[in-house]
Amino acid sequence: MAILNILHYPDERLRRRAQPVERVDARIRKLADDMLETMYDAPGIGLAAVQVGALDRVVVIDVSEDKSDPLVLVNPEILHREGEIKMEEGCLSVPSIYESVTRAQRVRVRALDLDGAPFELEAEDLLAVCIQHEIDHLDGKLFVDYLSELKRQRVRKKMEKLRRKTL
Ligand code: GNR
Ligand code: NI
Repeated sequence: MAILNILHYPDERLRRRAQPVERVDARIRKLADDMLETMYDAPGIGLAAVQVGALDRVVVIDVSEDKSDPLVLVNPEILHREGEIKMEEGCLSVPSIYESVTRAQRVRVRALDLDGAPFELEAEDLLAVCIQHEIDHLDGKLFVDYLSELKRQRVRKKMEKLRRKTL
């Protein structure tokens, strides 16, 4: 296992689109393993491969209180969305920024597991929000893209300031 480097906004590599996994092999299992370790270490409730510079459609999630319920989704697809929920989101790639985003309250998702077997999952509230947030990452999209131009400008300024401090 290894802790991977997480890319930070506005790194252009966060805008790349991940490609479907053709075969769930040892490389993908190692990537998922390393991503879980990186997510728990951060700590965060989700992580998408694009955030660690890998262009495979892989996400890991654990929304449990005690970090005991790891979920790996390979090639996740939303089959159905329902309702609306507004939630304050954060992102490991946009540290120290928390803003409200409106998303579907309930989703039905299809994905492959680490054996390459397809499965479906019904999710609501925080898990549904997290799944949508992670799938966005696989498409090069960040939660700040949903904010007004004014708010995004504020986020950019804050990130630039943070970067100057840590350089
Ligand atoms: O750790 C995370 N918390 C979170 C909170 C509300 C909505 C989404 C998230 S995902 C985030 C981890 C992350 O950046 N995943 O890509
Ligand atoms: Ni994120």
